Amino acid sequence: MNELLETPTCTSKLNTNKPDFDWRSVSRLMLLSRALDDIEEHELVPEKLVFNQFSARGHDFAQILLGSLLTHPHDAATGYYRSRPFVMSLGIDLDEVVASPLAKSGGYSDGRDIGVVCNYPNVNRKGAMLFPMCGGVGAQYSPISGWAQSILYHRDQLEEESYVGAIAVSMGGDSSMSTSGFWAALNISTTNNLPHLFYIEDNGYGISVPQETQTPESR
Ligand SMILES: Cc1ncc(C[n+]2csc(CCOP(=O)(O)OP(=O)(O)O)c2C)c(N)n1
Repeated sequence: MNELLETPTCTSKLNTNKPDFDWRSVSRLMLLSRALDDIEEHELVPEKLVFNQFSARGHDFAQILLGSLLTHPHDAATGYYRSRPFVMSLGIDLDEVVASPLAKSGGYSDGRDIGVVCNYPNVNRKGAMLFPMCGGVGAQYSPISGWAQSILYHRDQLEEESYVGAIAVSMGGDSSMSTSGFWAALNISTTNNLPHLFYIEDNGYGISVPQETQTPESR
């Protein structure tokens, strides 16, 4: 099954101008992600085999491109419940992807996962390290600010060349920007000029809450 999940490669890193993507593997992953969403929506949720489903449709393509750009050994990322295509682009085994939402043994938590997040054990990883995911909206931001701060410490204080060019990435929806976790991390990362990318996926809603009811200047 895992040959389907070939990690897309990109010969350039995030900070270069002309990334050279392997479009075949990007397309394969995107179609796979959409097939998983379809199966969950049309079969597993109606059969009550999956209790929560958060489609990544429309978020998938850009997430896969982002994941394939994070090739530095000290890159790290945090995701949220819609980040499965991103995690797939980091190289997670398809068995893990399928087992966790079904609460099966063999998944990251051996069946104890809440089912909506996609965790990556980081074993034999080729791309960025993924922090453990949490269902709490906004919880993903501060930990990755800490990682970004540690990159600076290794690079500038310890003068470790191997940290040059590494970045930290946090992923979240537009409504997660209303949380104190987001603002705390923004404050830490911008004040200290940390190598932290805030990757915000704006789908116009916080699940079903329209953006204009809670985000300033969005009316
Ligand atoms: C701390 C916390 N408060 C509330 C929730 C319930 N909740 C789950 S998703 C969500 C909306 C998040 O919207 P957004 O960040 O825009 O992501 P989207 O689902 O639109 O991609 C909320 C409020 C939660 N999971 N955690």
